[in-house]
Amino acid sequence: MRTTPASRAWVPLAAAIGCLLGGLADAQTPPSQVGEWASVQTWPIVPIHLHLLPTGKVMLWPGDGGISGNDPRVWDPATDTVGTLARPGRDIFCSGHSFLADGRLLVTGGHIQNNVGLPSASIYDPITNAWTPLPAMNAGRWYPTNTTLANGDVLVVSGNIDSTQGINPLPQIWESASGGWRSLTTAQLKQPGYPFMHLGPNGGVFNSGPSQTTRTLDTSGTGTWRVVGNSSFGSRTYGSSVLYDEGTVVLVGGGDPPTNSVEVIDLNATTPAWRTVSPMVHPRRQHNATILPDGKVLVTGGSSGAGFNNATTPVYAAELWDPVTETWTTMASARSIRIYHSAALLLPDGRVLSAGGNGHPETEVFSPPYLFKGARPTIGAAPRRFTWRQAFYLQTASASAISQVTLVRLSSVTHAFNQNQRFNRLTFARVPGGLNVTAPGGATLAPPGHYLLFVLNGSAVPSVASIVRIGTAADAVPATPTNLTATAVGTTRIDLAWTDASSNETRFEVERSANGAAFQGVAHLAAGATRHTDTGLAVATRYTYRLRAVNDNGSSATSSTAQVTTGAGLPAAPSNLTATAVSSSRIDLAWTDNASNETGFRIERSRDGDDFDEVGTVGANVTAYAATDLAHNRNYWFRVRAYNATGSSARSNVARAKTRR
Ligand SMILES: [Cu+2]
Repeated sequence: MRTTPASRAWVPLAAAIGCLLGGLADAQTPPSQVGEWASVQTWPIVPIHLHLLPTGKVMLWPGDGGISGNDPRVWDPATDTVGTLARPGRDIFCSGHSFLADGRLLVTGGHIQNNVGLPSASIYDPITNAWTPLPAMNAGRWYPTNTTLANGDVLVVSGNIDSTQGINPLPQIWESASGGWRSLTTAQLKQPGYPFMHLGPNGGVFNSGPSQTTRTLDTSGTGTWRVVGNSSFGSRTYGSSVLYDEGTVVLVGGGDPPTNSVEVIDLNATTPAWRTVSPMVHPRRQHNATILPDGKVLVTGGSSGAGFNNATTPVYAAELWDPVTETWTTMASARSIRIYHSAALLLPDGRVLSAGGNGHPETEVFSPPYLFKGARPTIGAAPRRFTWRQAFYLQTASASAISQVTLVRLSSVTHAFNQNQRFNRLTFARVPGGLNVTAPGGATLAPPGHYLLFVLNGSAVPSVASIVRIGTAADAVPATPTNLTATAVGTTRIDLAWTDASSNETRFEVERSANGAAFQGVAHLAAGATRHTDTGLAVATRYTYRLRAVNDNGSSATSSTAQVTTGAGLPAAPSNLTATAVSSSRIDLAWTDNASNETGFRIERSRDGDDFDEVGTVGANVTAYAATDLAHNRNYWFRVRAYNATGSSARSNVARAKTRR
């Protein structure tokens, strides 16, 4: 909605007061408990719509105070600079938006004047910086909500047509395959502007507010609404709603006068029902709610007083909701007022951008407490793409410290509601050097598209995210090779064999470890390989092997390991053999054991010093032998050699003795 310049006249004074109050509050408590706000560049425009692009940059556009939304910009968090972007060719202020499976942004509707919407739609490609116009929707939409569905199509609901017809009641679905709109003619419903919509675990789209009656929209065919139940508080206009885990939604604040009440629903339950949890300290409306890497929800800004946009009662303190305890912790106070038309989103580095609101080009970032709790884990390498349920390898030097792996879908936010963010917690197994991670269990839990992938340590300190894409088979990493075996051949060679479980690998990467902990690459093999010969190894050494199948999307999980010990090699020959007659029928032998890997010693005897026969063996480390039952008064010659599984050593010196008479 567009506001008059007069309504913003008070803003600089209020902002100055906020600065003082914020500064005082911030000084009291360390950032490891309450986080910390920092200013970044004051932007050339007041952003009202914010999007985290798959490039890691933030797209924004303005729209109020006589400024057209036909002027998107891009902010690079790495350099804190703002640049221009291609223009869509219409005023996309008050549009709806969500990301498609390929990372392009679908923008629906827009602004003609207050309460009068454009029927146009278009797609922005962040890689080519180009807009593609789409066929028009059934009618205008001013304040619609987009929701990306499990198959990557996009549902658009609500939005004003004009002041006479009011809300556009017809849900429509952008079908990428057909390049057209499918109208849900049997699901027509007049919803308030920017309704809170979330793709639920059963594939239906859950409408959590701001209306008190909450419903699920089955988008198949021509569409069906099913009432889920009433939320407890009532109408939560300009509150916010967050799908904070798989199938669980939290409703925060909103209403007029605004509430501090909070309620949750579990869509996985047989009969989902709203349940009130601990309230925020501050009542708020016009605030933003942002999912963090650890699954907590950060609430920023808003106004606590009655009225559409009460600028005399801004809330500066952020509050952080823990979904485990369902309680709130007050965070540091921002310096700027963030009320009507403000927006916030999670950045890949774990900070939260808070920006906009009419008259507020100044911009801040919030560093949550986890950024003040010691060293951050790092992601060495992660797949660029993977598909649902599959396992992939994430390389991290922090593997042993990792206790969480999470996904946060890229934000696309305006008017206090984020139409694209959602959260998944991934299961994983630690392996030396990294993690074998399992992707989300299906497209209703993680619709196709781009996500921030985080690893977190035991103190819940997150890494900087890798931006990954979840999609269909074309987005998959190879399946993990199976049945790895290792066989020692001789003393310095090991032969490996495995089953190639995938059809889309471009190579195999074989790794070896001499201690079972630190692996190093030993070979890259062509697609389809199922064996490898590893040579030049140390004798009598235990080696552990593993391998991964790799393609351009990334790496499969590491295979199970296989261990084998190389052949021991021949033992060293014994020396210093002596023979001593002790009776008429017995000669005692003694020698020096020069080997450490012998199984034992073979004793050889001769009656003529020429032809020897083996007459006995002794075990490892034995250095004496008694030759008995000999004939009296005769010469005997002896020699010994060490042996093991590999073979026998050279022979010792020959020693002679003559039995007594
Ligand atoms: Cu507006």
